[in-house]
Amino acid sequence: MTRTAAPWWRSAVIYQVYIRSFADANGDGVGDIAGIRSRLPYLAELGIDAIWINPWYPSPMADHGYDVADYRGIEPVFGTLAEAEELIDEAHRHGIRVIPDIVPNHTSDRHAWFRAALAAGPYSPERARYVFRAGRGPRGDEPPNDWTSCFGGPAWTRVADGQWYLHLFAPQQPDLNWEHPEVRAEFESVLRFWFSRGVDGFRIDVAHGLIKHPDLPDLGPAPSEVAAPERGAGHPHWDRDEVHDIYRAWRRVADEFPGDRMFVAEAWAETPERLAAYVRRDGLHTAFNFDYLMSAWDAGRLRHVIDHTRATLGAVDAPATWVLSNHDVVRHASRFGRAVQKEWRHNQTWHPEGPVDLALGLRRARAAALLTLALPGGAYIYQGEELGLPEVEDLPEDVLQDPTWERSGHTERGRDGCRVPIPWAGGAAPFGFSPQDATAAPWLPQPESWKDHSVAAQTGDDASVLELYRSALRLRRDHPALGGGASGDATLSWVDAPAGVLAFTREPGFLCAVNLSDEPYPLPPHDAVLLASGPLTDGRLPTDTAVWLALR
Ligand code: TEU
Repeated sequence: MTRTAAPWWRSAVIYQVYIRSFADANGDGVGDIAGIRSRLPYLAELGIDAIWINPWYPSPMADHGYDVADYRGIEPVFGTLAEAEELIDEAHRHGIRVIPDIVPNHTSDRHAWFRAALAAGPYSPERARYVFRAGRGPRGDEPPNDWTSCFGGPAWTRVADGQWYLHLFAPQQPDLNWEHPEVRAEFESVLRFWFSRGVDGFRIDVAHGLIKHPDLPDLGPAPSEVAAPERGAGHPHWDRDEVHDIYRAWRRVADEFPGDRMFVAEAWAETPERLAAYVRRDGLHTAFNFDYLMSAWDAGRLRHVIDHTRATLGAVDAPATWVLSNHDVVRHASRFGRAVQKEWRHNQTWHPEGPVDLALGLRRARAAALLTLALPGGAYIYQGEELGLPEVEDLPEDVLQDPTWERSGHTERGRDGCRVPIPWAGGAAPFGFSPQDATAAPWLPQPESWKDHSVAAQTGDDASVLELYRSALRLRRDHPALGGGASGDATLSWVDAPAGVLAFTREPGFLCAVNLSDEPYPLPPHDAVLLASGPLTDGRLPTDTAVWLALR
């Protein structure tokens, strides 16, 4: 599969399948495993190396699968365990690796362990697997500390007997106690369960959240700034140093299995240096590069992120990953379509400023794709970005399902706008997402304009985003300078260019240039234009356009 001896995950292009919204084979309006299987030929032709599938386990769906009731099963809405096993084998026959999502920070409140904990009562061994505490105040009716849920409101919920339990996300997602040996043993067993069924790796949800300060101290105002000499160190529940012990053990589990199994951490760290700690030699393999995802469409900022990422990960010999979008953030075709380009911060809700210019966003998204796929390391594609899908910013309030909407008291709309089902073909909803004789409409309504975004509408149209991605992925596979590079050493050299232009070469004979300035950029001498994200004018690269060149 790879040209060099370097393991596949160092340069893989991994396509994120948000299973609920990818393809619905049984017509109930929700995507499923059979739907993914039916679209494997599409994925193989697109030219990706692996798929990451969002949680497919039995779940009451308080957070669309991130509330897991049984880590060894498949949610009936999505299919069966047998179908999952067939999907893994069939994907492998197409040359596609399979990476499920694992959710170790919390279970569902319907998980057998949490039910047992509620039934057993205060201070029982069953409660010790979670984080139960007495409340504060004379009657114990105030939460044990001031931590807040990522979805809004307090991070604690009180149960009938008066104790409180911790949930950094929704109340239906109680946090596990990772100091408990049974919790550690259980997850190692779950990893083995799926590794022995052939999965090639795992995406680890909230990888930075598992360990909590034993005293559960109040956050107070701006805790990390006050308490920690090093940015990000010392937070009571994020990115604590002890979390790496867990991943050293997980690495040993992965290494028990043949082939190159891998982990990718969804870890939010304050600094690139702290992120690099997750991917040291005896730890996890890769981590999502959220600094890249959060970067504004700004040459200086992007270059800084690229350099800093490569320097910090290079120091621990880990490959970079380049991510533009996922199921938690506003689609980048809409982010980049705003006149004011702002830097994001994690857990800061993105409030769009000003009207969106979708043509501008799409032009930049196309250029961003060529930048992303030319950088050394691995890349992620979130389903639909290869179709140039924008965020659906005008979903009616009565269809919103993200827990954020309720938990914020209807002030934050949440993440549904990037989760609208994929348009495959046809002139009207469900655009081939569900079969003709479907019994239900797609779980979120698709905009009428998506007829022009469908796979069928774009296929064969050389000007389409889909054909741009197909060409880029084909070149990336064939060109010795791309991906991990011919020697696997993943080098990149910046080329002198005017302010606002990012230009770099990779050996042998490849140059990528992206113009984020207001002036056209005269292309440097080259043998041939391999690919461009938009039309070139008189040998010059227009604003918000990227090009791949073959050099002598
Ligand atoms: O997200 C974890 C996370 O760190 C948050 O940034 C999250 O994106 C944000 O709070 C959303 O408002 C992961 C999953 O990607 C997300 O879909 C889940 O909801 C969450 O964990 C809980 O499992």
